[in-house]
Amino acid sequence: MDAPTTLVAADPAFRADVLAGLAAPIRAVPARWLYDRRGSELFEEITRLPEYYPTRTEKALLERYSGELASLLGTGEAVVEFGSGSSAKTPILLRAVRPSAYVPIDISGDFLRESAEALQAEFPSLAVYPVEADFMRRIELPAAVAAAPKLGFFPGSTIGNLVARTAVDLLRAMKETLGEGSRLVIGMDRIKDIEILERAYDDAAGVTARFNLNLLHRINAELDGNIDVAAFRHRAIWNDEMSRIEMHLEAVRDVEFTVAGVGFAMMLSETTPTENSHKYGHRDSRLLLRAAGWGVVREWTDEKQWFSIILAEAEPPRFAP
Ligand code: AVI
Repeated sequence: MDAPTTLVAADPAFRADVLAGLAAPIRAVPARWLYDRRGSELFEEITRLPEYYPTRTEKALLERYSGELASLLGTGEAVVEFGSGSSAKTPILLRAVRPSAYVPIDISGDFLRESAEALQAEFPSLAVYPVEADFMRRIELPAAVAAAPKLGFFPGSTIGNLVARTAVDLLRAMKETLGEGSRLVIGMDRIKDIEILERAYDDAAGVTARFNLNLLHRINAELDGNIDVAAFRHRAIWNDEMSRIEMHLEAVRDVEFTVAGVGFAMMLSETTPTENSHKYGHRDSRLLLRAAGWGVVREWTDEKQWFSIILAEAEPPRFAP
């Protein structure tokens, strides 16, 4: 289904990113702009696709191992989730860990309030303290959880959507937010057969294609664009050198269009990257975490080793040879 073409007030940052990204010598539009309301709905649909293994594999791992995970922790933990906690995974963790408090952090206030209310209804005696903030930077947690040991939660392999440098910055910011002695439960997607990866990001029903092409509808609706969406197709390409699946929008003919009054031209086959999804080997994930000051306590993976849940702990600064 096509996105509706109602005019929505443009976010100045969206405008700036699209104009700069399309004008750059190597074009790219930051992935965060894929997730408007329609994009988020389509992503929800993606998580239920037969080809998209990460969500169900991670959920099954949590169901199977959250008891074991809880046995490695102390008591009275405050669970701090990086993201709004709208997924089915949060209740599984909360039921196993029985935390003293739950702190979901998200930049989108509406989304955060909705999911915090739903969780509060499911766990009426749990103290819930939603924090509206950008978790890419250190955040001051609510005073009510200051004394509690902290357990960060970052499921979904969302870390994979960041290039290594930014992923390390984020993991470091998480460590600063959670403080000394804290732990982190993080979901990371593994390297696997290219066909499985490419199918997961280019499904037979075309949902991921609609998700990617929705960006063009969004540009037309919010930035007064006149892009012929039919002139583009979705591509999911494994980049072995970078160990990632890349989503691109590829021109299927020479095409010209304007966005916010600025003209652009693309040639047949020219592609614009819209999202990276990095995949990690067993050692890669450890190295990434260690680069940000997290040591791995335990890793759980499925029989096919397609996905990992890692429990890490904040390492004190140490001298190294
Ligand atoms: C949100 N993120 C973890 C998804 C992923 O697998 O990288 C986004 C996605 N894009 C297309 N399909 C899924």
